[in-house]
Amino acid sequence: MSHPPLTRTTGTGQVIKAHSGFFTVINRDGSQVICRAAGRLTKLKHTQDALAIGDFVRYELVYSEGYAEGRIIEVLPRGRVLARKDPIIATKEQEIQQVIIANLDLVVFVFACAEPAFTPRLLDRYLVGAEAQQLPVLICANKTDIISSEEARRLFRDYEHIGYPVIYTSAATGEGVDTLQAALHGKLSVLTGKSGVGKSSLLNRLKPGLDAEVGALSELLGKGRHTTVVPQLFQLDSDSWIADTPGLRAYAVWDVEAEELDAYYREIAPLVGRCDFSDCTHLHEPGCEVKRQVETGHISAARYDSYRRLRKELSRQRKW
Ligand SMILES: Nc1nc2c(ncn2[C@@H]2O[C@H](COP(=O)(O)OP(=O)(O)O)[C@@H](O)[C@H]2O)c(=O)[nH]1
Ligand SMILES: [Mg+2]
Ligand SMILES: [Zn+2]
Repeated sequence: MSHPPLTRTTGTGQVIKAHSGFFTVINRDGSQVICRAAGRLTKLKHTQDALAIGDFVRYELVYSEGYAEGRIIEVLPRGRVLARKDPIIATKEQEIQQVIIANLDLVVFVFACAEPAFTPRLLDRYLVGAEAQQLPVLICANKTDIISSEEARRLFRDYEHIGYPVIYTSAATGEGVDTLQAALHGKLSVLTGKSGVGKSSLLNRLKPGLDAEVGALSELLGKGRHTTVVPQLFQLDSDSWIADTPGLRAYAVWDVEAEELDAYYREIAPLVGRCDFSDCTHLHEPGCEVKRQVETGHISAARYDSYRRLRKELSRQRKW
């Protein structure tokens, strides 16, 4: 067989967008290449999706007759991923992990201090999901301009106390936006939270026009469970990216089993070894160290209450 002479070059970049078989890859210098992927890279390998947004890839460009075609030939090793078990193709024998975003550095949970009112139980759910996926978390307490700063700090005190970083912002006055910007710098982050808390306004403060670009930032309490997830990365600055993940709400509590819930409450996890029963649920057993520490005030009663509710809910929930 004879082919016309081809010129090939290779490059390395990050996948920022996937669209019906094509992937947009951005190079270090900011230029973009549209690539197809080598067939083997789009097939499901054992337990993980082969190619996802956020992946660093090696691609080749094949030039023929003045036309360049990009082809992803290798996926570089991943860092953290935001993933879920695929509910459609998972079987009892094998769980397929659907990677939604690869190399995710930070999940930012945005809440308003008021209007809408702060809902700690929702934050607890988000945190459980993030802990289960071992994702670093940042809590953003927005709309600080409508309550006193003492009140704002009181709302989030439990979370600061157990070691979660909280940044207090106002998209209205600009307070704390520099701090938020610094926290996002050099990272691939996902910003999430329910509608009306100020995500779009914050994005606009971070980079004018970004809210319009991003449009449908994920709303964890959004609509359908099976909305198609087509995430995309948006550039905040030369070194920082924000992922837009419509449909993220399906992962509000990501594949967590009732029995493992205590591991995802930061302040509870270190105590479970001191309960009398090794399979203590921390709900009703005698000799429960967790309950003891709630009684002495070392563990927040509100957090424990949320643990109980979620634990009961998870035990009722059907497994995949
Ligand atoms: N007072 C006050 N209002 C805010 C703040 N951030 C957002 N808003 C308002 O809250 C509403 C919802 O904001 P938006 O950014 O659309 O929230 P999103 O649904 O999370 O994207 C809008 O009317 C904003 O003007 C803030 O920090 N302070
Ligand atoms: Mg919005
Ligand atoms: Zn216990």
